[in-house]
Amino acid sequence: MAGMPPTLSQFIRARQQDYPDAVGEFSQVMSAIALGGKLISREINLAGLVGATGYTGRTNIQGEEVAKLDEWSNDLLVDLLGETGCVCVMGSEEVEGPIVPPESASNGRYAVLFDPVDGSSNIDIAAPVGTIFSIQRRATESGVGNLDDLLQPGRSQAAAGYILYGSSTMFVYTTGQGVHAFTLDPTMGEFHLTTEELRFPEKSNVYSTNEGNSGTWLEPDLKWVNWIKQNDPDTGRPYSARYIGALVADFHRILLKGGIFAYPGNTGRPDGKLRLLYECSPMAFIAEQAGGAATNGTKRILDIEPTGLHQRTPYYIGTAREVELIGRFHEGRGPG
Ligand code: P6P
Repeated sequence: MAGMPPTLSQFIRARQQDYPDAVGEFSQVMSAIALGGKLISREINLAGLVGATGYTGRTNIQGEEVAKLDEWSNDLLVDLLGETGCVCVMGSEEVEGPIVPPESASNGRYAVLFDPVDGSSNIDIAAPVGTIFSIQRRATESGVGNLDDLLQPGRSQAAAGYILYGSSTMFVYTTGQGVHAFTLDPTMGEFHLTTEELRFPEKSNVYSTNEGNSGTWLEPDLKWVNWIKQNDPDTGRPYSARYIGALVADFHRILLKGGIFAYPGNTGRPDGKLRLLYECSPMAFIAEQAGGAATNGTKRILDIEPTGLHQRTPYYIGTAREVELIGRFHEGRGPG
């Protein structure tokens, strides 16, 4: 379109040298996710009018209440990805085990993991939510995929991204060649390139965490949060607190403005709350590609070898300097 920034599909085609695999299959998977995002965006924006707010009355594998839009969005993504014929197996926050596309379409080269609507409790208050996706090349040879295709470390991802349903709908992804952001024009139903090669700002003293849990945090996290709140203008303290309660929205703010997001473990849940494969790993890939970092306090998220589809991990992600700082607290070295 003359004068308009490239659409998502134009951008992917133009950069096909970035994708070592046959771009035909990869771009089909990305198109399916983008279409899912457009339809979820419309459903969220009309939720109050189409009876899509509220809950199903069921709880998911996580023991969390399932919002109507969780289920609707999950089924939509399963259908759209399954129909591509490019996906051999899927993993979803909403489903206990591997999801296999129809027999005829399950010989695809990719395994896709997703959290269909992350932070869905925000929908009823018209606050931001997001979809998170992780695309892995299949690990098994051929045919119907299985758990082996899903339980791969984050460093092997072919692509990762998210769709943020906020004041505008953004599509942000990486294939390991930088991070690129697109904005949805709902009048045309097209994502157009907004920023190519997104990078974290170098400095920022913003922290994002649910400090209501700090009564059961472990010592390193308590020492960290108390240190960043001390009054010392020479070291940019106290930090400012910002927390939306939806990982995609909290991360997107940090990607653009800098800072750190922390969801520590605690005495009750030493592995914390966030799930490795479809929340932490994809966002970690994006963070590293934007010059930032993501750890579990001491280890790079992308190097964690998964053992379970829904396994959780303590999570620290953001500007490299801030992730390194909290790492020093976890190594008992303090801020020095
Ligand atoms: P809390 C949403 O339920 C989610 O999985 C993430 O999107 C978000 O960062 C986190 O949990 C919020 O958890 O305990 O602060 O409500």
